Amino acid sequence: MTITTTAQRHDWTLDEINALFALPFNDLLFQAQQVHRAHFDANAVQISTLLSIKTGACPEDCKYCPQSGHYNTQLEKEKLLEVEKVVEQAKAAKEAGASRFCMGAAWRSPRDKDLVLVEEMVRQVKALGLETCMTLGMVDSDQASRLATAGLDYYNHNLDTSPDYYGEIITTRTFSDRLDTLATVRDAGMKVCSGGILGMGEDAQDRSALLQQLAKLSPHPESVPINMLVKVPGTPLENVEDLDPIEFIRAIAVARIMMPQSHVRLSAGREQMSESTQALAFLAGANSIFYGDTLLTTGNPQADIDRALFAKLGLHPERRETCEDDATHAQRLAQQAEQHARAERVAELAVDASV
Ligand code: SAM
Ligand code: DTB
Ligand code: SF4
Repeated sequence: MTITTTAQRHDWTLDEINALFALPFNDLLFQAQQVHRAHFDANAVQISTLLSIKTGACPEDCKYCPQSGHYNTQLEKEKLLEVEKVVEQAKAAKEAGASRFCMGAAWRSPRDKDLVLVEEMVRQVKALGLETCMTLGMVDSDQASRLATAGLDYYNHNLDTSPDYYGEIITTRTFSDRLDTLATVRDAGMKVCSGGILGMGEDAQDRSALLQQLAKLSPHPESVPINMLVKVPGTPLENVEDLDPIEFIRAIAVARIMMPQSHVRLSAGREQMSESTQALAFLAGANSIFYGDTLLTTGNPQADIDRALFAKLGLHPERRETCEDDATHAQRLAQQAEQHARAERVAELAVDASV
């Protein structure tokens, strides 16, 4: 099977996806490269930096996660960081070459009093000229619209695994809760970052089904993080069997073919990966990474090691993506302010009429 179309498709069947996975490795990578080159500079890699803005003691029971309060991972918990500290880290990330700053909180969903501070973080990080991304758990439409209004470009919320395997990994919220949050984020006008984790003991069908679910999202998520499980002592998955790196690369290539216009991020797990596996991931169409010494709570390759890898492979950081430009953002804010003022006038008139 040769896939030459580069348009977005949302109706991939499992048979089609399995057939891609079953291609000879060289054929699969060749197809992925063709699709990749039709949409992107094949040597440009988008650079994001992560910061945990609230760490540990999470009420959810995600079996992979060192931050879940259900497991003892010896993690030092931290409450919501001060805005200034976040901005300081964002400045450092920008100076180091990141184009996007991703802030993650170990919450099931944000509380309203936290959201006020989070909105301020978004405003100030965006003012530095960085793209902003947050991952705060489930959000409702009011929260999503507040984040969008503050200037949040991307919301990250992963599907994590297939609908069938999901219940083996998380019991405190459902797969369909996750789809609801993604729809809410999209409706609020933000870009979507959604992917999953491989190497959690799932089988090949689960990997196909995860990619099928991601590609069903319409439009496709602009960012698709593919994480290799980081096995953290104390989590229920600490001793799960390793996934063969070649299977991981196949999944990246299939994701690239199925979601041709998305940035596919070679996400967690790079510290444990050989240089050659990472090089294959870029060849398979990965074009985004997390850059900086830590992910949220676990390690990531040191920045100088990544710089050396980029030099060796002739890769360069992608310049800031064309996302909603500042003029469009200002226009959206003005429209929202006008709507708000109109609603207030209507409310005042209603009060006047009733006296
Ligand atoms: N609490 C929020 C949520 O779950 O949506 C945001 C933070 S959560 C840590 C973000 C994502 O990190 C998870 O959905 C999962 O895909 C990824 N992740 C967490 N622990 C991981 C691990 N040990 N290895 C790989 N990815 C991991
Ligand atoms: C994503 O898909 N991976 C990132 C980000 N989105 C938020 C998180 C990886 C976390 C790895 C484990 C840790 O550092 O705590
Ligand atoms: Fe909490 Fe997110 Fe970790 Fe799940 S992945 S335990 S929701 S921080």
